[in-house]
Amino acid sequence: AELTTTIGGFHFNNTIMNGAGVWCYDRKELSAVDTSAAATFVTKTATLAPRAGNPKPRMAATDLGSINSMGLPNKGLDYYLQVVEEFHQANPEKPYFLSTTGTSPDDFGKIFTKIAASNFSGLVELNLSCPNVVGKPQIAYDFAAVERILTQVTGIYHGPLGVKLPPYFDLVHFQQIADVLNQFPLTFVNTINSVGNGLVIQDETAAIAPKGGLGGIGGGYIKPMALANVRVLRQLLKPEINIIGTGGVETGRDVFELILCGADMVGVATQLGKEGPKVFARLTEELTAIMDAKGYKRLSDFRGKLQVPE
Ligand code: RRO
Repeated sequence: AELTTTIGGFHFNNTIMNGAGVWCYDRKELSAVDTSAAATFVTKTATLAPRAGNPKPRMAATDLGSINSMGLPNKGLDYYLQVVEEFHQANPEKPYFLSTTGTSPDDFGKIFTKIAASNFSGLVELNLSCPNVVGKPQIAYDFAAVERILTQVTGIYHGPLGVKLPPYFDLVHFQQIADVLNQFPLTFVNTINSVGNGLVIQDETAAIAPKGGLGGIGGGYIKPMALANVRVLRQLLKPEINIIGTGGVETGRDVFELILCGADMVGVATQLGKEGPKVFARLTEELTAIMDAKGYKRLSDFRGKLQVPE
């Protein structure tokens, strides 16, 4: 079976990559994903200035997934622009993703002016869904804010652009975010980020320190929400917007299901954190075995073809 895929006009030799935030903090981590079986990498979400993030402990893995309140620790936009350019020079045929976000309204103009002035030639993933910056809401739960930001950003930056979304839980909200996103020339949507503000308790103590123990939930806990968000957004977004499906991938079967819901690419975060970059070879083998058993030769043989009982 053949696992190639495209996002916008960009070609990838596999359909599995990291989800932003895991194994992508610096050159060394990105290099490990780059040399793995992954299709490509996305960087840690970059802000204009470097950030230390929230106090530790700020991430915990559990049997069923993970909780984190990292608080956007990152080395700053200039660092990631520089590093992605180095990978691009070494590997001109391989497209890379740069994740970024603002922490105040006037950041977005500055960030995209900077990217537009750089020689960045990959895809930008604008993170509108970080749940963990103290005092800041998840942007994409405010539909007017999304419209404002995308109006500004698409006026400045004309390269391939996507957005990272939080999970939605109500069909009215799916329609509202799709109506906003469909107004813009977006290349892709990545859904879902972690399920915000969950709580994990170990013995009698919260597993992480920031925000009174609250943090974004990832891993197996959130797979049904990821599947539903990919499925419904595929039905509501205009067809030229590709979808990266992220959330709850532990096995090749999970990758298969996200593609069945319409994903063009699949992101892996919590399980990558638990297993390291060798996860990509395992997931690739498991997905290939499922496709071979079913007689599927390429992803388009089953992408978006979920059946629902009558
Ligand atoms: O750094 C984080 O706390 C973080 C971010 Br920016 C995000 O988008 N999602 C997440 O679960 N954690």
